[in-house]
Amino acid sequence: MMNQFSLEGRIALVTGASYGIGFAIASAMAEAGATIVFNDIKQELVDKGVAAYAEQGITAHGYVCDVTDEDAVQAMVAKIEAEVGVIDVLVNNAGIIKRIPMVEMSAKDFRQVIDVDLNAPFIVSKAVIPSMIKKGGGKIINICSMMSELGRETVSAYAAAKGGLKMLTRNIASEYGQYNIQCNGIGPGYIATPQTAPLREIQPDGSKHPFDQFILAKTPANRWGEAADLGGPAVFLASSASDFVNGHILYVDGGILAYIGKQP
Ligand code: NAP
Ligand code: GCO
Repeated sequence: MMNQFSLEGRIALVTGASYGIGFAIASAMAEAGATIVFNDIKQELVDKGVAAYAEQGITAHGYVCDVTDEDAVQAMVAKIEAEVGVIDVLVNNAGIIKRIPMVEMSAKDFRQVIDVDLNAPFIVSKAVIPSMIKKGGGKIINICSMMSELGRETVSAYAAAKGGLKMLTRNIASEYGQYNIQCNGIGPGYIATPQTAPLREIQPDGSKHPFDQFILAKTPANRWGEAADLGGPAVFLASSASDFVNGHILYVDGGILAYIGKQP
C-alpha cells in the first residue's frame, strides 16, 4: 500500500518554489523520492532556493523564469527535459496577491494578478502536457485557495483568478484524463507564509492583528496552517495513490469551509 505514495523516479516541477508553500511541497515530494525542479523570477532567489534545498539534503534543479512569459516557459521546459528529463508532476504554485478595494484597483493591477495566478498555470500546463502525453501520463496540481470558493473585501482579482484556476483544473482533467493525466487542485486555508505576513502583524499594543483573530475564529483547528501541512496532500496527488482522482480540489484548510465560525 505505501508504495502507491512513492514518487521514486518522478521528476516534479514546482513553480515559484524558492520559499513558502512551493518550497514545502517540493521538499515533501523530494522526501517521497521525487527529483525536484523549481523556478523563480530572480537568479538571486533561485540560488537561495538551491542552497535552502541543499540544507535539507535535496539536490534541486533551479531555473530563472517568469511563468507569465510563454516563450520563456517553453524554453525552460525544453531545457529541463534536456538537462533533467521529462516532467512527470507539475505544481502550479507561483502566485501573487494585491489587496486593494476593487473600485480603487487599476485594471493594470487586476490584470497582473490574473496573469500570474491564472494565465501562468495555463501557460505552464500547456508547455508540459505534450511530453506527458508522449510519456503515457502525468500529474498536474494547481494551488487554488479559499478564494476559489469564497470572496472577501480587497481581493477581487485574486478571487477571480483562483476561481478560474478551479475551473481550469476541472477542464484540464476533462480534456486530458484520456491520456492518463490527472489534474487536481489543492486549496490551502490560511497559511503562515510571506504572502500572509501582513495579515498576522502584531499590533503596536502587542495584540494580534484583527485579521489573525478573525481567521482563528473561522478555523475549527484554531490555528493558521503551516506550509508543511500541504506536503502530504501534495505527495498524495502526485503519486499513483491518486490515479483515479481527477478534477478534484482538495481543501487543506483546517475546516474553514465547513464552519460558520466561533461565536464572538
Ligand atoms: P509567496 O510566499 O508569496 O511565494 C510565492 C512564490 O511565487 C515566490 O517564490 C514568488 O517569487 C513566486 N512568483 C511570483 N510571481 C512569479 C512569476 N511571475 N514567475 C515565477 N515565480 C513567481 O506565496 P505563498 O504563500 O507561498 O503561496 C504560494 C501559492 O499558494 C500561491 O499561488 C498562493 O496564491 C497560494 N495560496 C497561499 C495561501 C496562503 O495562505 N499563504 C493560501 C492559499 C493559496 P518572488 O519572490 O520572486 O516574487
Ligand atoms: C487573503 C489571503 C488569502 C490567502 C489564501 C486563502 O488576503 O485573504 O491572502 O487569500 O492567501 O488564498 O486560501
